[in-house]
Amino acid sequence: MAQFRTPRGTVTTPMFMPVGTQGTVKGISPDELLAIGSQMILGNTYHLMLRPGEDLVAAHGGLPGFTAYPGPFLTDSGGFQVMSLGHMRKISEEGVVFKSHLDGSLVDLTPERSVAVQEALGADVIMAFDECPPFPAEREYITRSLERTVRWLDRCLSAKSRPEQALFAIVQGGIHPDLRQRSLDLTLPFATPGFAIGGLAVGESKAEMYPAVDFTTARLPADKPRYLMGVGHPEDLVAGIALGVDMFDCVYPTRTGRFGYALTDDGRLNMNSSGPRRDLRPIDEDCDCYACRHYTRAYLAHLVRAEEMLGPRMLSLHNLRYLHRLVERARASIEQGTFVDWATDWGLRYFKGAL
Ligand code: PRF
Ligand code: ZN
Repeated sequence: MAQFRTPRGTVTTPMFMPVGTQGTVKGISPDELLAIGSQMILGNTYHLMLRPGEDLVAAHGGLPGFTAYPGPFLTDSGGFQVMSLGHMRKISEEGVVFKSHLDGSLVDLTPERSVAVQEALGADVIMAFDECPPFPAEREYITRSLERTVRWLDRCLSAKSRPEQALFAIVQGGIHPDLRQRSLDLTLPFATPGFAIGGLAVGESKAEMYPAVDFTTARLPADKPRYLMGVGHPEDLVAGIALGVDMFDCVYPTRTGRFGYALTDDGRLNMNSSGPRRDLRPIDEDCDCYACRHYTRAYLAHLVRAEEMLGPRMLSLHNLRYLHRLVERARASIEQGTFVDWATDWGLRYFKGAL
């Protein structure tokens, strides 16, 4: 899968999606996102339904009008956020009941409600409402949960009313090949326009995650986007692309930027108190982001130490550009037939620097 079309433009894969949980990629404006090569932004049902409410977003014509980002959006369905934020109260065949982190009220989220919210938010790609079991979980639990996820997928598709929005199914099954296979057997017949790999990067080791990714991508149709949810770190993007993944999303570049770290080919640069004080080089000589074109490491480290907001903003911008450039370089090497050499060289340098 090299490209796919959405109502708001064609996107080229492999692709990394910045996370805009609250209808904003923290600290970064739409113009900046376009300038660094972002192609699609991720939004969250869970957060936006609670605040400001999907009706207000719909009154702006959906996320593009609300946020002023004119390109494609993808929204996640909400179940994973309920679980990962620890607000789940009850999960049943009907859906989940959770306690709002804003006012403590009990809120119902069902496949039908998730689709209705995602239709109001108006993303180009919407995600099926699924259950992502915690890690570790009993095999029996993972099995029951993946089967319920398929029944929820069926309900999502029945509830869906906007043909211009693409709904992606999510394959679960933890790190167990036979359970991944069961999820695939039940999910593939729905023939959705794309498929996501859920249930990974939830606490298992990379040695457990990569084989599960490999097993799943190998059995998903190669002519539709394959989306590895909530991943990841630079090495996960390179490994994921090697294993056939087309789409990624993760809070990592912006979160680690807010914590004062800059991503480079030599690993992660610490710009906090132990960081560079007199280093007059940019973060990365090869990076074309605003921060690298204008500022020295010493200046950016000064901003971080002085707790000036430009510091975390510029590190977030650079880190997002770093991941976009990483997938762009991977793509160019695939086109030239040199991916394995490129990935090996990249890994040798990155892991040496990370020590
Ligand atoms: N399901 C959904 N969203 C997700 C995940 C999932 O399994 C993950 C797992 N890493 C991240 N985001 N709906
Ligand atoms: Zn940069």
